[in-house]
Amino acid sequence: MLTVYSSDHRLHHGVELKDGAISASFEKPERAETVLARVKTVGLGDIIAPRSYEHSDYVGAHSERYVEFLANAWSEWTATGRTSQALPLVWPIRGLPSTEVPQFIDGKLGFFSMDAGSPINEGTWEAVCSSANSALTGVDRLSSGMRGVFALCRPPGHHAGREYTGGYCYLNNAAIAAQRCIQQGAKRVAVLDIDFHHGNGTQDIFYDRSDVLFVSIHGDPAVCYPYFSGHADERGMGQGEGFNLNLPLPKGTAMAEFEAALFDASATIARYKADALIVSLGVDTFEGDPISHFRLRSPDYLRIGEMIEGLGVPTLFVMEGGYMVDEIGLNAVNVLLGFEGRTR
Ligand code: SP5
Ligand code: ZN
Repeated sequence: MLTVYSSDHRLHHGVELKDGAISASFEKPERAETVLARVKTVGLGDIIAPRSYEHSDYVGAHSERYVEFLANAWSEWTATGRTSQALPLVWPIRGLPSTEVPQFIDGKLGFFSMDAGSPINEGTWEAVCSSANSALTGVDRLSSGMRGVFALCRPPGHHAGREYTGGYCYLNNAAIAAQRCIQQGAKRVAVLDIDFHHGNGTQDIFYDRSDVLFVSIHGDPAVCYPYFSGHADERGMGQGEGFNLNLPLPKGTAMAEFEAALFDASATIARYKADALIVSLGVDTFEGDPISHFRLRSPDYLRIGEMIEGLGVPTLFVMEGGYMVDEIGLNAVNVLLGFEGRTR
């Protein structure tokens, strides 16, 4: 399997608010390096750099004003004399009267975010573009006839909505990839999200559309981040009604229950008859993950890859979460090995 990877991801390294204090983010550069090392160790296949794309290639999944905000945020932040990472502090919660985009950067940061989980530093935009470009390059290779491609994206993307950052995410790499498939003539694209957290951003972007089916297996939002989306009764709206499937599972879920949910997800995707499949590949479902609550074990990821292969659809894997750095390479690449039938 071909891997698309850019070392530019290293330009982004964040902080996070954890237990009421600021600390280094769980979403750190070593994550992608560990996955890349594992890709090499198992000899998964060629590794290529992404090509470059235009900002307009991100529009469709996102709004133009949001892409512009991201591109300019660091310079607007530092123009105010600050050198620390840019973080939002105030949000347009329901009930406030204004829907105007503020002019000052501190207001914009709140307007275009769902939480304080996506800090912006000097190299963030470059890293974010390289991540999205890896997904786009993956789609272009898929269109040229490949059966499976791995976009080793960092930072991740699935919490980023049409107009907001959140949960370590800025541009929604999986959604940008799905949108490109449609632009290249696909009639139906399925996005399967197996990260521990609900892919609220991807759901948001495609909620009113029937040309992209979104299916997500994740920790129950009643007790798990992102808390405000991911319930089973969110089924899409308008044209998109019936084209959004959430399969929330309780904390402590192990492979037997996860596999049953993946079986249901697969049945829905098979019925949809997708021309292409995008997999939001998070491995924070692992039993040792420091911020998540499922109990999958390393060999389980081989089985997940096998099941995804069984759908028989050209598939782009897009890296999302997974925070146990020592095991993220083993687990993520196990999915890919399972897909390739290398399961022993
Ligand atoms: C892409 C992705 O996986 N994003 C995840 C973002 C999760 N952000 C908030 C997690 C808060 C969990 N608190 C953990 C406390 C550990 N003691
Ligand atoms: Zn996650």
